[in-house]
Amino acid sequence: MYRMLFCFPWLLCFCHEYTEQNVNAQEKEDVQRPNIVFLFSDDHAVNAISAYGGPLKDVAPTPNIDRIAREGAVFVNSFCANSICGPSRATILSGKHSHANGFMRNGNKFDPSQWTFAKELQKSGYSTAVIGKWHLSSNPVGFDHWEVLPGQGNYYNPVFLQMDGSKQKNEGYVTDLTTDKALSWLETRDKTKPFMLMCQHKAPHRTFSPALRHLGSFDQVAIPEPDTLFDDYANRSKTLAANEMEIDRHFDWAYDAKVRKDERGDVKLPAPDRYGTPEYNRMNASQRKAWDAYYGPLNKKFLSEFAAGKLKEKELVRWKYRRYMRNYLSTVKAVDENVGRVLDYLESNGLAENTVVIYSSDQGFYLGEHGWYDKRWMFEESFRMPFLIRWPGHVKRGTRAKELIQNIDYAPTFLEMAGLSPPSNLHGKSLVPLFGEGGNWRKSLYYAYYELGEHAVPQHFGVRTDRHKLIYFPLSREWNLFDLKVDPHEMRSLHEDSGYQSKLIELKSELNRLRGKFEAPPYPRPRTSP
Ligand code: SGN
Ligand code: CA
Repeated sequence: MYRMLFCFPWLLCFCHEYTEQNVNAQEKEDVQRPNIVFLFSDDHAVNAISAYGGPLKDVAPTPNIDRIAREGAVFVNSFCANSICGPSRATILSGKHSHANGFMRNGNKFDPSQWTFAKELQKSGYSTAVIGKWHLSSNPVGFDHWEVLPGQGNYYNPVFLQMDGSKQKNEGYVTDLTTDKALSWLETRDKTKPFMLMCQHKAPHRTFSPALRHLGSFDQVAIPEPDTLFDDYANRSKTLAANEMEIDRHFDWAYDAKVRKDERGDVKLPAPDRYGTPEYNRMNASQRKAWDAYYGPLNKKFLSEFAAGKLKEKELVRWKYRRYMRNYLSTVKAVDENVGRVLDYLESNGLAENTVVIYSSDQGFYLGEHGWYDKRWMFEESFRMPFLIRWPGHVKRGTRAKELIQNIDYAPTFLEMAGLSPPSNLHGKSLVPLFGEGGNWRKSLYYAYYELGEHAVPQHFGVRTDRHKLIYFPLSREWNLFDLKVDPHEMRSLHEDSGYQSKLIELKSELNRLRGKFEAPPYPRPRTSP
């Protein structure tokens, strides 16, 4: 009880007998229950957050996100249950794996009648809002206020769907506008209640389009190349080589690399060139002018070097990698600045002390590792999900928590912070005990990816412990086993290695145990006989 009181001093009002002085207990309680600000982005890899200390720590433009880590905690072993957008969001809201909340792949429709933590907080007296990317098809439920991007949303001059069904077109850059709307809701909210705000950015999702003020921010920066940029996909599932997310073979020239067709003259670039320039097409004249002033001369130089045969094979991949990373990191820069705007707002309005601030993103992303962009695979870079939290007086400053956590845990965590008990059928566990002295925690995580085709990543299922990872690819009936201690880049499956047979048996049984515990559906049937 003492620990509960330390964590939740407002519980004291439940311990007193009801007296005259407690007439305003409910009011007092509402003032003291913590506010929750959930800052969320789309496809922000932990490697592009300096506080995670990865290979890009010296170039990642994240001073404000790092500040959350410095003044609170960074969870260094935080993972997604199904590394793709809609499913990750559905898991966060429901506290359950995809098969149980019904949102298994992008394009599904979230069933709004199911239990969510937002509904529960709203019912218990919180003011609730979600602003920005939503991507769950059905309208948000459980929020007093929402303004969301349709589908994937756009970077420049985006439309926001309104609660009355209308569409509001806005001039400007999506990350700034999402924050403007979030801050304006904070200003106008019902100030007698605690609040829960989900401020959800589109960035840095494809097509990695920076705010115009940030074009060129990384041109003078040496961005280290990942060791696995030229992965040959040997010694693992044969499905890897069939992927369609390589910087080399699939990064689109106009769409991703931002070399428009009308800039190319007679120069012929190799495939692919399937998409146009939808974001450029949305810009007004002055925005295009700024864009062209930056990319125009660089593209001209690139095209002339390419035409002169100076950029071939690996050098061409390296050029695309640099273009990709400069755009991606510039896009992150605006996310971070806008995180800073929210932190400043909380501070200057006396809200910082009693507001939990979390920064997370719907899943990880490949920044050239294995030669890739995009996500989906259970390999570390996309399986990992950022989770940083500041809660003054509750989360010790500068904590680097090592427990295996997952997005199934967010809903029960929010509930416990608000003094509510989670329903017993959730799959996740509250992280609140980890803010203090820790204790018994799970030893393994379950992963399930169900999409059917985009970027040619096959369905796969797996388990991860603190050191090992087992992945099953049911369509090709293949197992992959990695020892992350000896092979952190996951370049060689050990499932046939004689030294790992007992580990293989142990992990298969752990995977089955988790699938049983979560009542997972049967694996999809193989496409061909073995
Ligand atoms: C879009 C992207 C894909 C991306 C998916 C899923 N193509 O379809 O590259 O993998 O979203 O991303 S795009 O041409 O529309 O940019 S997710 O974050 O929504 O899951
Ligand atoms: Ca995403």
